[in-house]
Amino acid sequence: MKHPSLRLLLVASLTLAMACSPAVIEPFGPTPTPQQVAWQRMEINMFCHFGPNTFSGAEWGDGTEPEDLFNPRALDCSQWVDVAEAAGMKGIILTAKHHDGFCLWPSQQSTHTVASSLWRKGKGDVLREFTDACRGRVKAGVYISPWDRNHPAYGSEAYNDVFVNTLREVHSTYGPLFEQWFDGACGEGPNGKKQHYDWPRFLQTMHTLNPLAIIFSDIGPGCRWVGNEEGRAGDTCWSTLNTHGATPSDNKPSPAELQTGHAPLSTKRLSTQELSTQRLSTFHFPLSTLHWVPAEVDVSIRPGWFWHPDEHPKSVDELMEIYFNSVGRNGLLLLNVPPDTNGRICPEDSLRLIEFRRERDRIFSRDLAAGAEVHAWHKPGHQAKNVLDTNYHTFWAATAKEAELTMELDSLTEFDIIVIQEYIPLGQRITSVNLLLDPGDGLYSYSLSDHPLCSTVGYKRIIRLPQPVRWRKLVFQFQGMAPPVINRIALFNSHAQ
Ligand code: FUL
Repeated sequence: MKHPSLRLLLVASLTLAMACSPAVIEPFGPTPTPQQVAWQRMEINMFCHFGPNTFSGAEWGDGTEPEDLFNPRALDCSQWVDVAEAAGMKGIILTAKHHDGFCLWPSQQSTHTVASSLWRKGKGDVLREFTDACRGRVKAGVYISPWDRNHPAYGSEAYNDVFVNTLREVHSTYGPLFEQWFDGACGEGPNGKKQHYDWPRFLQTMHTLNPLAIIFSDIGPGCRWVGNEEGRAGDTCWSTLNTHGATPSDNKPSPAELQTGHAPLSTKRLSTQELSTQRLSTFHFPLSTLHWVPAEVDVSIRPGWFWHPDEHPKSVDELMEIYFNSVGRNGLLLLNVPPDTNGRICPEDSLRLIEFRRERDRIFSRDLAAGAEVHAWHKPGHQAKNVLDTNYHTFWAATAKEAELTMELDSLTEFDIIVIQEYIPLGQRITSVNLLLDPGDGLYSYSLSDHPLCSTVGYKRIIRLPQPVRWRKLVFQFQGMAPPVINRIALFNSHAQ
């Protein structure tokens, strides 16, 4: 380049481009795979417990049930999908085999299957109809119980081969399947023996067959059990877990640990006040020992997992409480809605799910923070205003572990719900959130409460305030293990019509 002014122009524009190009934000600690991010963004999925228990009234069949017991009169898997879609659910997981060992597909690995029943003269295949109905509408997943109270090989090494072949059969015939559910239960089989599950082999088989599937077990690796069946993640809920030396059956973290997950070991000493609020997890581990294993919150809409004629679905208020305590605490809600003896989701449950959806829409359809002015120190290219848009991949990247974001609303606004989302592809960082109310006259701001509003945030945190607040200028105070990276802050009024 001969002309000096041209060279100057080039240097100037390169410098400008570098100054404007967004800073690369280093991830903190373990991070999710793209599949785990996509999974968490599904937020609510449906669980369908269906099989001989639907007809016998049992919750755990003992494997001696005659195959003909399974006889859905009007099986309609498309109706399950209609209901799931109308309820705002993005995936369905079917109990293809529960502990009684009965296979809802004509498996070659067992004689206790639909093929041995009179249902559709032994030609029926629920798994085929289910996966066909889901295709292009919602994602399909399967629960295949390792515990099998029917299979003659159960309790011997040969059963591990049977189970591996079962996985192979299902995942190569009925895919793509987005999630494989491994139930933690391990009881006795028909000969009174318990099985020693070959977990390394089961997981390796899954890895080869369907490497993109999310694998659920008590300890993951794709997602973990939340430690209870009541629909509640911990108030502190880390997506990170130390699984060293554990298998899905042995040496597992306790239910309390599964609820909160394991926090990265803090370099900071906790103050007495922080400890006394008991908002911080007591389970801390060095960062290098942790894995990304987010919590899946499985709970049934009814008292039982299977459909029983004398049981009824939970109320909308109960379902909302579950929603706040699962999705609102960094978990994915897997809500069980069991098909009935017709092979359909009954009207009572469908209606309740629609009401549940309506209630969520009523509360969350109007973000009162949209259009606000926000200010904060930020890393180049990751401004504070990014917390207001609904683009998942734009975020505010704070410059320090303790960071403040000021939000000025258009006018005095009443709200009682705050939604905060960390940008989890870069890890989970936040350990405390506080809200200050700024009078806007240069005088001191008041803290809304004398303890943090929450400890962890993660994918999504929904904070419910004890009473509505009517204010204009807000200051959010964050503390993190690393500078917070937040992709959304929204405000809602649960009393709005
Ligand atoms: C448990 C099972 O024993 C229940 O029957 C149900 O399937 C639940 C989701 O998991 O471990």
